[in-house]
Amino acid sequence: MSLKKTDPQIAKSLQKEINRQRQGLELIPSENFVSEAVLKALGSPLTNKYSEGYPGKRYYGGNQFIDEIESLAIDRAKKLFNAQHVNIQPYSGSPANLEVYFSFLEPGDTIMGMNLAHGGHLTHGHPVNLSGKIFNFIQYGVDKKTHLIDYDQVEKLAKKYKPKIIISGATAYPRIIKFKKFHEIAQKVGALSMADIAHIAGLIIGKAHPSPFPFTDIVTTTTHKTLRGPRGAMILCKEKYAQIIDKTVFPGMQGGPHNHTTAAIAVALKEASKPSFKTYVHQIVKNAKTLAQSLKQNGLDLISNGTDNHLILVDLIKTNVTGKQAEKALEQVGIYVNKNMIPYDPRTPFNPSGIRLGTPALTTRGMKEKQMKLIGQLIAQVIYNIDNKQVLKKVSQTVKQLTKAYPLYPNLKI
Ligand code: DSN
Repeated sequence: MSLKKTDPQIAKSLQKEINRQRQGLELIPSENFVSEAVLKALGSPLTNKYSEGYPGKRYYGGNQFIDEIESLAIDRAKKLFNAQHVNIQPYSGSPANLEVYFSFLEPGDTIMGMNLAHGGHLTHGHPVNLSGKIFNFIQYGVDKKTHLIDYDQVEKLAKKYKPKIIISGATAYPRIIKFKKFHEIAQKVGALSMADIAHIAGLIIGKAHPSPFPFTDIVTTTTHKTLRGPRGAMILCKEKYAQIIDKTVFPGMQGGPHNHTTAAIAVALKEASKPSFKTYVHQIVKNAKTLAQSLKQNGLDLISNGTDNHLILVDLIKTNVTGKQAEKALEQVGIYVNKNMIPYDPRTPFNPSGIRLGTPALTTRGMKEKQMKLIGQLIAQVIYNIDNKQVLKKVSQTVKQLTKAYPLYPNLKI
């Protein structure tokens, strides 16, 4: 029975969402378009199976083939990232990070992470997040002028507070992260080094960003951003931490792994091992640099004045348009970005002074520098003509023409 017949309401909303993805310019840097092979693995009967435990040691019968799938996913991840041990079961990035903390820390212990307003993540110690409520998080940030991570500050804070873990990694930092430097600081104060590479995992595999391997002690990543897999996560670590990490994931924090997700991650990792993936991630960076240049040429300010990776943070302060207003106006013409705090933002997280853009999804669609140049112009036109219906209508038409030339899931039927 087809989805359309069984549940026409969900089928209708799903079709509308597919159309939105097809007809829009997806510039949210944490999003991407998975292959049809990944979709196939995700929407498979693997979702029916319980398999608490790990390959060869399960608490349910009938796991012969699940073991094959999970072992393949683990082997592929180890090889691609040059990691000694991989746990592929975390449900997503936030649980993965908490699982690392609960492996090594007691409530109240001190840990260091990057401030959310400076580009970090909620789970890196924001007070509204469980991480910030349970542990004593010391937060570092970026330099006020350069917008680059202030490694001197990181070292000073580490020496002063003696954290048990120092986290590197960010969700809104457009520059190279010096993982080796973080590890060296951690070693100096006897802390573990942890890197959250969720945004740049694909760039690391394709050598478009330096790797935290093999020196970083523990690495977490989601699997659905530049890695271009399903929504999920992994923890990768040195062999000596394997047992404690595995025990914290299951039975410590989670129940049965999502086997359909594990299979889809395995497929994405196979795709990421091909030479074409390397070409893809280098194109992501070329596209981001071109888009950054175009935004600047069209009168917009960028945090750190550009990008080294897949993302761009636009500082809207001089435009008198807020991040919320810009996100909404761009959405109306089919351009998807997200409002974001900028370092030292005078505004609030719900209506901040920035927008965050990235090129992974449009690069998957095949767009290159020429299209990025145009998209930079379109974004600036919208921001500087936010109340001009005629301009917005024209931009909307250009977006439709552009997306038509780069079909998405042309054979997909629901
Ligand atoms: N929510 C993700 C992002 O958009 O960057 C981070 O987990």
